[in-house]
Parts: sequence; structure tokens; C-alpha cells
Amino acid sequence: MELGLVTSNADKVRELAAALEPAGHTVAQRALEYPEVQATTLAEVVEFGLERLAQRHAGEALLIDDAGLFIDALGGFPGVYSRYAYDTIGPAGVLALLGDGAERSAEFRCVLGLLLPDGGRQQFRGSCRGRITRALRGDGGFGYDPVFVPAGDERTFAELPLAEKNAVSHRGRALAALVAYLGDSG
Ligand code: ITT
Repeated sequence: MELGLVTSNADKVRELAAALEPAGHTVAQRALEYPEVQATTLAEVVEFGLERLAQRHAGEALLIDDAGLFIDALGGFPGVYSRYAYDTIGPAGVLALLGDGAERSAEFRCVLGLLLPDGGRQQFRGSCRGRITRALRGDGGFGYDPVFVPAGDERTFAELPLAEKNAVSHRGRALAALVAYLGDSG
């Protein structure tokens, strides 16, 4: 299926294409506007975005991707505010908020929203547990990748090749669910 990915983030497009293209789907970045409402969960943000896209783009197959980093010791911050925190204090500022604290567990979450040409809407979720580093490490990936080490590894997401990140990441897991669904629905 030809999927339009509605995002401003070219790194997301690379991660989605790496999972969807081998399964026979094509992904093109679409520069459409949709409002990201202030909500307490990623799922609500995605549902609202899909609703708006359905009103203006009936008949198209579109995907949106909303993700965030939820740090346990900060009560889940930055979470749904991850973009705002990234643009203001950045990953180094988030490390500063955590300080030297020993409790560094965190979770990345991703919700993919799919709008089908017949108007159908679906969500696919993925999460990845891990821990926050004490310093930025690695220059691959994007966003908070240099401060997050997935469980079972010693490398940050920014130190992993894209295929290895996708194999364990929040987005990779949501994508696996999306690929299974698209396979089923033909
Ligand atoms: P769009 O909303 O246009 O898709 P965005 O970059 O704003 O792009 P999100 O709202 O989903 O995407 O992301 C919130 C923040 O979390 C943002 O600063 C991203 O850089 C970061 N982020 C999202 N996915 C990530 C990942 O896989 N690894 C590291 N950081 C990520």
C-alpha cells in the first residue's frame, strides 16, 4: 500500500520506510498540517489528529506517528511534552533535571495512527523500556536517542545502526503491529 507519512521529521520517515518497504509498502513524507492537541496521552493526540485528517483528506492512506520519552523518576516527564522539552531544554537539560539520581529507568512510547482510504482509523502502539545515561552518547538517530539505553544493551539508541534500533524500539514494535495489520487487510 502507498502510505503518506504526515510528519515534519525526516528521521521518522527513514525508520518507517526501513520497516514498511521490505513488507511491500511505500512511504512518502507528506507536509500536511494537523493540530497536535494538548492531551495527557499520545493516543489522544493521535486520535484527534486522525479525526482532523479524515475531514480534509478522505480517500487517502495516511499515517501519523506520535512518540515520547517517559522518565519514571520525573513522573513520566517529558512524555507528551517531549517535543517542547526537546526544543527548550534539550536532551542535556533533561539529564540535568535527573541529576545524579540512581533511579534512571524510562520508557519510550510510540503511537502510529493509520487513516485508510475508506475512512477507517486504527492505532498501533509500541514501547521500549530502558534507562537514561549520565551523558550524551552517539551521533546516530535523532531526538533523545543519545540519552537512552534500551534494556538488555549497553549502547544508546544513537549508537545503534537503524536496523538494530528498529528491532527493539518503541517505533519498531508499533511498526511490527502495523505491518501485521496491513498484511491481514491485504
Ligand atoms: P512530528 O510530530 O512532525 O511527526 P516530532 O519530531 O515533533 O515530529 P514527536 O512529537 O513524535 O515528533 O516527538 C516528540 C519528541 O520526541 C521530539 O523531540 C522527537 O525528536 C523525540 N522522539 C520521537 N521519537 C524518537 C525516537 O525514536 N528517538 C529519540 N527521540 C525521539
